This record gives sequence, C-alpha cells and structure tokens, in this order.
Amino acid sequence: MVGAAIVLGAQWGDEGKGKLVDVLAQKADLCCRAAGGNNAGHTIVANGVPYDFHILPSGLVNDTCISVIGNGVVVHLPSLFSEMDINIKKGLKVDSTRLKLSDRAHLVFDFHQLCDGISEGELGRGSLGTTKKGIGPTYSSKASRSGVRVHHLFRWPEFETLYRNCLDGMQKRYQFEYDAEEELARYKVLAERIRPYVIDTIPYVHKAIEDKKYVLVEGANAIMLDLDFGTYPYVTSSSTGVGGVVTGLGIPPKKIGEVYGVVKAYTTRVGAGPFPTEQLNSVGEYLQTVGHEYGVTTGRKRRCGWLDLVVLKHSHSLNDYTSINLTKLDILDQLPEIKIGVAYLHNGTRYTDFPADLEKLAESTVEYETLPGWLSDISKCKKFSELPVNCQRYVLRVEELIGVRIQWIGVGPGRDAMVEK
Ligand code: 2SA
Ligand code: GDP
Ligand code: MG
Repeated sequence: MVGAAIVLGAQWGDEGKGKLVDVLAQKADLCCRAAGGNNAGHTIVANGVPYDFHILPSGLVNDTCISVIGNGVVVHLPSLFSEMDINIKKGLKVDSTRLKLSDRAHLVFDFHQLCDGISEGELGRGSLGTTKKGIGPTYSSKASRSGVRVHHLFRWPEFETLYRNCLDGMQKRYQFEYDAEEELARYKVLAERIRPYVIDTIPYVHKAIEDKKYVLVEGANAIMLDLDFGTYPYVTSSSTGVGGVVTGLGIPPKKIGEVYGVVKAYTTRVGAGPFPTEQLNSVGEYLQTVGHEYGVTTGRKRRCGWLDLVVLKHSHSLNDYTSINLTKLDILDQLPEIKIGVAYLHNGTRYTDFPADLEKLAESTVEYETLPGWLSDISKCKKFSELPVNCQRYVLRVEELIGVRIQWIGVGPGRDAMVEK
C-alpha cells in the first residue's frame, strides 16, 4: 500500500462510510478514526448481523484489523466502554491487542455533554440540532487550552487540577451545579481500565505506513459539517475532511494515498441548517421512509432531498477524491424521475461555488436536471452491466458531473450488496 487510504463523507454525513470501511477493512491492517467523537453513527451489516459504531472504528468487525482512535478524536470514556461491552456481547474481540487509543486524544466529560444541552437550550428555536454528546464544548476546551487529554489520566493529582480548571471554565460560562467528586472518583477507576489501550499512536501509524501495511482511515461526519468548510455555524466542531486526517492522526499529506469519497445517491441531513435540495414533500417522505433515514446516534428523522452537485463539487475540490462509492442507489428504485441539483440561482445569476454566506444561500433557488427513473429492483445486481439502462445513465451522469470515477455502487445495506464498476 502506498500511503494511508481514507474514506470520507462527501455530503452531510450518513452516506454509508461504515459499510465501505467494513468492506475495505477485510484487507486492512489498521483502521483509524481521526476526528469527531461518539456523535458519529456508522452502521454496517456483516453476514446479516447489524453493528452500530459511534466511536469505535468500523474495522473492528474484521478480526485481523487493528483499530486506532487518533489524537484528533474526543473520547467519552464511559461511552467507549459501553460500546466495547455491547460489541463484545455480539461476539467481537475488543481488547488492547485490537484497539489503540492515542494518549493525545481529549476527554469528553459528562459536564461537556451537559453544556452541549444547555447551549442548545440557550439557542432555543435557532438551535443547531447537535447530538448532545458534548462534542462542541470539548473541542472548545481543547481550543481554549483548558482541555484534559488521555495521558493526564495517568498523572494524579495533575489530572484533578486540570479537570477542576476545565469544569470551572464551563461553570462560569454555563452556570450549573455539578458533582465533581463523583466524576473524579469514576475517572480514577476508568484510568486503570483504559491504561492498556493507550499508546502514542503517531509512531505506531507511521511505522505501519513505512512497513507498507494497509492503513485505512474512517472519516466521521462529512465535509458539509466541517468547522471551516461546512454550513457554519450549522456544523460539527471538528475538521471532517482530509485536513482533519492530517491533524487528527499526524499523517503527513505526502503519506496519504487513495481518498475515497462516499456519496449517497440522494442527500440527507440530520440537525438544523441549510439544505438547498431538501424536498419537503412526498419525494422527501419517500426517501426518508424507503431509505430508513433515522439518526444512528439520536434516532432523529433525517431530512431528505435530491443529489446536489454544487455540494459535491465543493466537497471534491476540498478532498480531491481518487474515486467514489455511490451508495443507496437502490433507494431510488421506485421513483419515476430523479433530479440532480446542478447550480444555484441568486437574483438571476447562476453560480456553482458553494457560498459562505447562508443568507445568500437562503435567497437562492436550485437549478435541476431531470433524469428518468428505472422503476425496478436493483438490489440483486452484482455487475454494472446488470443495472437497468436508466440506472446506468444516472450513475454515468453523476460521474461526469463530479468528474471522478465511481468505483463502487451500493445496492443494499449488506456487505455483498456492492457493485464494483
Ligand atoms: P455535534 O453533536 O456537535 O457534532 O452536532 C453538530 C451538527 O453535526 C451533525 N452531526 C451529524 N450529522 C449526521 N450524522 C451524524 N451521526 C449520527 C448518525 C446522527 C444522529 O449517524 O445518524 O444519530 O442524529 C452526526 N453527528 C453530528 C448534527 O446533526 C448537527 O447538525
Ligand atoms: P455513515 O455514518 O456514513 O457510516 O452512515 P450511517 O450508518 O449513519 O447510515 C447509512 C445507512 O445506510 C446504514 O443504515 C447502512 O446500513 C445503510 N446503507 C449503506 N449503504 C447502503 C446501500 O447501498 N443501500 C442501502 N439500502 N442501505 C445502505
Ligand atoms: Mg452516520
């Protein structure tokens, strides 16, 4: 393998990254998370068994693949352990030989989660619709240099001092009562439980790359939720694109190989914020129902709409995909016609660069291209040539518009429901 291979969400998340990671992880040596926390929800269906991962890398299902949680990830240890326990019960081997946690990763405390909820409450109807997993407050602690990292767990009483300082800052900002002693006592126990998993992941990942091992990186969330490039402030608090992989694992850009973009054949978004191609009508309801579009972490209904090429061009310009996995194409099976958003129109001017200004976006309309549907079941197709002609045309048109090869096409949730083109 030449450099690390990266799987990234190309839209607003939930494109099916977990499934592609699971397919690729069958040959991977390492599967690494670089950013985000347990806000993410990656569902895979392996041999008929469904698994939901939030902070654990999806490569864990493949027992020859070692999972790495990198320095850019924010970790709520109680949730990490409960996710490990759930998967151990399902028969997965999850121990310190199979899972490595960066000593530089920041800790999410319960009070960060509390503050996430308070912050959403303060915003009222204008809330962002976060997952309330404490992601924003923890990255705030990190950026304001009052965060607590994993290595601090092994240096008491310094840990206690840092913890109290971090809590104090949050209490000043959010005004809440809190039982610090109870949480500190819990962390004394958690520290010993996590100790065997903790390593400096930087040399570990570098050595694997140097030894030409297959290092796979699982992106969390997606580029339109990126702190810089997404629909700010309706974003998550991490870098969700290729840049987040560089900083979140310490992999230099020249050591990155393939960058796989995962694109859902339509668009979904969970939480608030602009969504130009959203369909608040029977098409949106169809996509939501047939696509089972519910949040894996919160159970919320996902908003649904047509594929948006302005989004995908923005996405490709930032991540430079080497190829694409088009997912959930089977969900479009029963639609008589399918639309693709190809440009935005603002005061009579057509544009194709995704704007920073959300007001401009709100004032814009979408120009669509319409293609005929195929009105048949593609879930059993194994080869591109087996797909109905109109379906092939849709795929080829999307490929042409993005300007990147579509390498895989998802036709169902299972591992095997993947057509390689
Ligand atoms: P946060 O919690 O601070 O990261 O929320 C900020 C925004 O980021 C969105 N976000 C997500 N969008 C899609 N999928 C996510 N994971 C879960 C899933 C979501 C769920 O896989 O279904 O269960 O609701 C995810 N995580 C964060 C979030 O909706 C906010 O818009
Ligand atoms: P992720 O966050 O990008 O990993 O995606 P999620 O797991 O949140 O959501 C994707 C959902 O679509 C999961 O329930 C997957 O099992 C399912 N899925 C993935 N690919 C396909 C596909 O090609 N067809 C169908 N029908 N479902 C798929
Ligand atoms: Mg998801």
